[in-house]
Amino acid sequence: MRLFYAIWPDDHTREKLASISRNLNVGKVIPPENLHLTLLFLGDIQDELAMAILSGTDTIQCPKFRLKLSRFGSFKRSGVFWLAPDNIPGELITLVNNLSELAVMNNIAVEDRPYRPHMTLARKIKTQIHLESQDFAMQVSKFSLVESKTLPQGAKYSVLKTWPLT
Ligand code: 2AM
Repeated sequence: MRLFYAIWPDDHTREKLASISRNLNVGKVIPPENLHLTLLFLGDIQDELAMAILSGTDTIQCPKFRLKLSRFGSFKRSGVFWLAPDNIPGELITLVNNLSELAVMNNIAVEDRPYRPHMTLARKIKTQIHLESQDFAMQVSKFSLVESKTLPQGAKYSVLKTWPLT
């Protein structure tokens, strides 16, 4: 199964985020139920290894933090339009580093590119979009392991397990 760790917004936060993406009229807009911020992409993982990852994650203890998403931008090559934090909290980096270490201990190859936290709002944008920056603050007190399936109608994400931050 194709797995990734993410900050999975609660319904209230998701609704506020959806009010931003709903007004976008570009490319393929991400449906509200799919909005998330990836912490670490694990890729295709066998069931047995997924079990090891699930129990390994139980041992991770990281502090909660406040995340302010404020900057719109795009990855030009992939046509991804995103909302990202201007300042990356140290706690976010600590969490991602802990998850990466767990993945590496389980022989999962992780990206060696620097982590660029972003929430994808739309894909396949064709032209540049200019939006005023906007402050969107959220309290991050949990994170999730999510399964991604590619269906004909688009990506389908299922949260497998959620852990609290301390
Ligand atoms: P994206 O939104 O920038 O495309 C589920 O696919 C999540 O994992 C998405 O948030 C996606 O980021 C991220 N993702 C998908 N493939 C990836 C890869 N090969 N490396 C890193 N992140 C990936």
